[in-house]
Amino acid sequence: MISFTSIALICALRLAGFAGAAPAAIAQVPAPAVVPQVPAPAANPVGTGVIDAAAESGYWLANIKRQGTVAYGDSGFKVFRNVKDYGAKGDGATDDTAAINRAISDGNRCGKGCDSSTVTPALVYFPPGTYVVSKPIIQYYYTQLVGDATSLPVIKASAAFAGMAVIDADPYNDDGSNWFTNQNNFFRQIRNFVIDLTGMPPTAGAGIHWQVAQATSLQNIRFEMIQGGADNRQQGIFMDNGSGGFMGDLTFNGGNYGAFLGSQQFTTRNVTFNNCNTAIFMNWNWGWTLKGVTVNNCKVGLDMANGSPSQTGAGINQTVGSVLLMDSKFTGVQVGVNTSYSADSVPISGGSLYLDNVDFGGASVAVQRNTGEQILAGGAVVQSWAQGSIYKSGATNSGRQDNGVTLEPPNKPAGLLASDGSVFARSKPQYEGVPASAFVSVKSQGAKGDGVTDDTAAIQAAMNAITDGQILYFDHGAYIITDTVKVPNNIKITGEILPLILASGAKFADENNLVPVFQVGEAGQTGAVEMSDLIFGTAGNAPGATLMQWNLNGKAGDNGLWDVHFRVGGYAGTKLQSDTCSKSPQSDRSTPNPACIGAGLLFHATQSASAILENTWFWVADHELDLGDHNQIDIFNGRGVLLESQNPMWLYGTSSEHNVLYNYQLNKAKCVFMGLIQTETPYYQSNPTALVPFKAQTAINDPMFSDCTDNSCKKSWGLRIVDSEDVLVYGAGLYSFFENYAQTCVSGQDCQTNMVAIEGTSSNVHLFTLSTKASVNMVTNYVGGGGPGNNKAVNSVQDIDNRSNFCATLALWTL
Ligand SMILES: *[C@@H]1O[C@H](CO)[C@@H](O)[C@H](O)[C@H]1NC(C)=O
Ligand SMILES: *[C@@H]1O[C@H](CO)[C@@H](O)[C@H](O)[C@H]1NC(C)=O
Ligand SMILES: *[C@@H]1O[C@H](CO)[C@@H](O)[C@H](O)[C@H]1NC(C)=O
Ligand SMILES: *[C@@H]1O[C@H](CO)[C@@H](O)[C@H](O)[C@H]1NC(C)=O
Ligand SMILES: CC(=O)N[C@H]1CO[C@H](CO)[C@@H](O)[C@@H]1O
Repeated sequence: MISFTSIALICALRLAGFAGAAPAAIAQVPAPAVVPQVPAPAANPVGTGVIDAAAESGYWLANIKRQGTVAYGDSGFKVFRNVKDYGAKGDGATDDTAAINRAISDGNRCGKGCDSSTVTPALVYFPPGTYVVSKPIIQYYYTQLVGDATSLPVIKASAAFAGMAVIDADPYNDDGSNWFTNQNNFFRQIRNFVIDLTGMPPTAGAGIHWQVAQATSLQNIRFEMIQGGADNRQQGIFMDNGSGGFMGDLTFNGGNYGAFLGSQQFTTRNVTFNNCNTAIFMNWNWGWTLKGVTVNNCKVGLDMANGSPSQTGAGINQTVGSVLLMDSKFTGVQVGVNTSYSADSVPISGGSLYLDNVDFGGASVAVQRNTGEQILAGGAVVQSWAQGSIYKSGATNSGRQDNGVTLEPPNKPAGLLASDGSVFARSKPQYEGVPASAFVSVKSQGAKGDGVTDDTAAIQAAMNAITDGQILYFDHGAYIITDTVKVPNNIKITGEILPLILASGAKFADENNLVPVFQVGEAGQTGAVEMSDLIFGTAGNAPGATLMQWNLNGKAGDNGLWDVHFRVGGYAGTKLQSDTCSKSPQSDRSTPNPACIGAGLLFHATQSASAILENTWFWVADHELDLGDHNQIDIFNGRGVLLESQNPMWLYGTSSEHNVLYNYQLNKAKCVFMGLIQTETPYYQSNPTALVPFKAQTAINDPMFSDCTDNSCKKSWGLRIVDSEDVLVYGAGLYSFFENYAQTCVSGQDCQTNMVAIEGTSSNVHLFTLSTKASVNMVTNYVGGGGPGNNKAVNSVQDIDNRSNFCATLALWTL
C-alpha cells in the first residue's frame, strides 16, 4: 500500500513526453424514442432433458446459489439462465441456435416490438464447449451473454450460417427498421467468448452486430476469422450506428476488417489485431478514443479515410468526426493510419486525428492520405501529433494543420502512468480463480432486495462481516437504502446483472446537506475497494443524496468501478416516471414539481480519493424506460460527477447526462485522466435555467453563472475545471440538443452559450479531440481573469470556426 503522501508526490512528478464497405451512416440527432410497447412474443417452453450443466464448469458464476429476482415486475421471472438448461449441447456438432435463443427469450422479455424495459433482465451463461449456430443469436434488451471466464466457450458459425452476425444486438426488420432504437439500446454485455467464423466461406460472416448505446460492453472476446485473401469479407465486429459506449480486451485474428466501427462516441481499450487486412475501419463517428491498440501483420492499422468527394472542392466530405489513438503499437503493418483530412476537406474540422505515444516502429508509413501521399513516416514512436484545429494556449489558434503537426508532448503526471509509460488501466475483474464458496450473497445475509424493505442495516452488516478472500454478491433485486452505508476500505463487490441500490427517505431529503448513500472509506484512508455490475439510483426524490462518495486512496488499480452505473428516474421503482414527471415544455417551470427532483450529486471523489471508473454511465433519465408511453420526462438532478481528488483518477468510457448544474466538475483536483467523456445538457433547460431548483453550495464550489446576461448562458456545464492541475482529457463529446425541448437550435449550433469552463488557477490542462454540439463557445477560458471562478471570460473558442461533421471539433486545446 502506498501512502496518501507518497502518491501525492508521485503525482507531482512529471514525465514529459514519455517515449516509451458498408454505407456511410449519417449521424442523426438522438430523438428519444416514443415507440408504443407491444407485448413481447409468448414465452418459449424451457427445453426438456435438463442436465446438470453447472457441474461442467468450475467458474463461480455457474455454481453460486441463484436468488436474483425482479423487484418491480414478475417476482417469478427467471434472471439467470444456463444455455444447457435450455437444451444447448455445446458438443461442436449439434445446431444449438434454437436452444440458445430459447434461453435468451424465455419469459416475457423485451424483444421485437419492445423498445425498452428494466424489469426483464437476463444473465445468460454459457459453460465451456463449442456451440454451433446456423442463424444469429438474438440478444434481447437488457441481456448479458457471459461465457465461462476460465475456459472460453466457442460459438462457431456453421458453413451455411445465414444472417447478419453470429450475435445480433439489434436485428433489422424487413422494412429496414431496427428492433431497438440504436441510440437508446442500453444495458447489454457480451463477455468471455471465442467467436469462430472460419467454417464459413471467406466472402461472408460477421461476429457481433453491435448497434448499441450507453451501459454496454464487450469484454474478453476472441474473434477467429479466415486470414488474408482478396475475397475476404469477414469482420469481427460490425457497428453501423449507435451511441455509447465501451469495449475492451478483444483479440481479432484474420478477417477483412477486424472491427468495422461507427457510433456517435466510444472508448475502445486493449484490443489486438493479428493478420487482418485492415484492423479497424472507422465508418463514421463524432469522436472515438482508441487506447492500447496492438496491430500485428495487417496491411492497414486504422482506416478513417471515409466519406465521398465534396461538391465544393477536391477534398473529402468527412463522415468521421475525430479519432484519438494513444498507447498503441504497429508491427508488420504497411500503413498505420489512412486519413482523408486535407486543406479542402468538408467540413473544415471533420476527420481530425490526434496521436499520442504510438509506436509506428513496425509500420512502413505512419499516416497516409487517401490519395496515397505519405503524411508521416513510419519507423518511430510518435509522442504527440495532430491533424485538426490546434489552440495552443487559451484562444491563440495555431491554425489548421493540413499535413499534421508534431506537438510538444503533454506533461503527464507519473502517478497516472504504468511502468511502460502508457496511461495506467485495469480491466474489469471477473474473479476467474475464486471458488463459488467465496461469494457471500447479500440476500443470504438477510437483505431482501424486494424494492420495499429497508435493507440498509442488512447490507451494512454483510459488508462488515466480509473476510479476506470473500466477495460480496448483490443478487439481482432492488435494495432500499435509507442511511449512509459505510463501505469498508478493503472489499470486493459485484452484482447479478445490475441490481438496484436505491436511496430513499428523510436522511436524503435536505438539498443543503448532502449525505452519501455509499461512502467508500473515510477521508484520508487507503485501501482496495472494487465494484462491478451495479446500478445506483433513488426511489423517489432524494435531493440531499450523494449517491457515491469516494474517499479511498491506494495503489494504481486497487480501487475502482467497472460497469457500475448511476441511473436516476425513468424506470419502475423510482417513482420519478412519466406518470408523474412527463415533460411540460409549455408550462412555467420556475418551481419544478418536488416529486420530480432526483439526487443532489451522483459521484463525489473527495480530496484523498484515487480510483478507476471504467464504463460508468451517470444518467438522469430523459425518457421513460418502462411505462408504455416512453415519454420524455423532466427530472431535476443537481450535479453529475464532482472530482476534488489530489491523487490519480482514471475515467475510461464514462458519460454524464442531464444534470442541472454540471455533468463533470473538477474543483481543485489534480492528476486526472478522462477518455472519452460524453455529456448532454437537460432537454428542458433553459425553462428553467440551471439556477433552478438547486441552491448553489459554496463548499463544493457550485457554478453561479454570474457572468451570464441571458438564459442561454445559464445552462448545465458539460465540463467545468476550477483551480485544477494536471488534467488530461483524451476525447470528449459534450452535447446540447434542445432549448426547452425544441430542436431548432441544433442546426443553428446555438442551443447554449458555453460548454467547457477553465477557471481560477488551473494549469497543465489538455483537451484532445474535444467535440461540442450546438454550444456557441466550445471552451470558455476564465484563467487570468482575476479572482476565483465566475468572472468574465478572458477568451473563448468558437464552434463556428471549427465545424466538424456533426459537432465542432478541436484536435487540441491546451493551457
Ligand atoms: C445506421 O447505419 C446503417 C448502415 O450504415 C444505415 O443504413 C442506417 O440508415 C443508419 N441508421 C441511422 C438511424 O443512422
Ligand atoms: C488486456 O486484455 C487481456 C486479454 O483479455 C488481459 O489479459 C489484460 O489484462 C488486459 N490488459 C489491460 C492493460 O487491460
Ligand atoms: C457533404 O455531405 C452532406 C451529407 O451527405 C451533404 O448534405 C453536403 O451537401 C455535402 N457537402 C459538400 C460541400 O459536398
Ligand atoms: C485509404 O482510403 C482511400 C479512400 O477510401 C482508399 O482509396 C485507399 O485505398 C486507402 N488506402 C489504403 C492503404 O488502404
Ligand atoms: C481545422 C480548422 O479549420 N480550424 C479553424 C478553426 O478556426 C480558426 C479561427 O477561425 C481557423 O483559423 C482554423 O483554421
